Amino acid sequence: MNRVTVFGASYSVYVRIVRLVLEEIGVPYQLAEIDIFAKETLPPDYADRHPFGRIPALEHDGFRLFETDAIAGYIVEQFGNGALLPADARHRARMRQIMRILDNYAYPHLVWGIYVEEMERDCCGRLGAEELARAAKCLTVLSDLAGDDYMAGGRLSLADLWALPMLVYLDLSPAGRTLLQDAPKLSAWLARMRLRPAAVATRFPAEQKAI
Ligand SMILES: N[C@@H](CCC(=O)N[C@@H](CS)C(=O)NCC(=O)O)C(=O)O
Repeated sequence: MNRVTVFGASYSVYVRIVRLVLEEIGVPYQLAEIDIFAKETLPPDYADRHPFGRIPALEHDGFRLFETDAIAGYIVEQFGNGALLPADARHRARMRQIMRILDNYAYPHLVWGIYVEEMERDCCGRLGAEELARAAKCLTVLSDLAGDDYMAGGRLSLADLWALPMLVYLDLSPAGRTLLQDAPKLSAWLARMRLRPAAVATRFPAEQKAI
């Protein structure tokens, strides 16, 4: 049980998703710091853990895995006892739909298109109308699909843990915060989610600094 190691960085969206799953289920783990953008600091064998050079990677009792969806599914099956999965087929389908929307549209448009552009590439206040429109569309679609209290169904699921890190980054940038203000259902959801002990325990360094 206590031989779970997550390889990755505390600033990473996808590493945080894996950590949130572990925290919410109550699985002890250690984080082995891998700064994937500082290639010269990577352990020489990291390519064996993740041949595509990304984070996170997981090791549990000698079993190695990469790709966040596979890792999250493994943790839920091994340790979850039914947690984080909606009870019925339609809500499980909605959960997967939201997770894939987050991977394919929200991560590139909200995190890279807004947060990284504005906060790390010095585009503050100079984002293009197209980037803003793409991000706003992601928020509209997510708002329309989300349930009243949680993303999919009446209780916490993987979809909430996928969305949290992406929306936290969005909220850290001025343009992102403005976009979120126009999506009151998601802002209220984010305010509630951020109070969860798992969210507090896995805060991004940039989020910590902004408190
Ligand atoms: N498909 C991968 C995506 C993981 C991913 O994109 N991780 C980012 C950090 S959040 C990364 O490793 N980026 C390094 C790079 O792009 O070189 C997964 O689901 O695990």
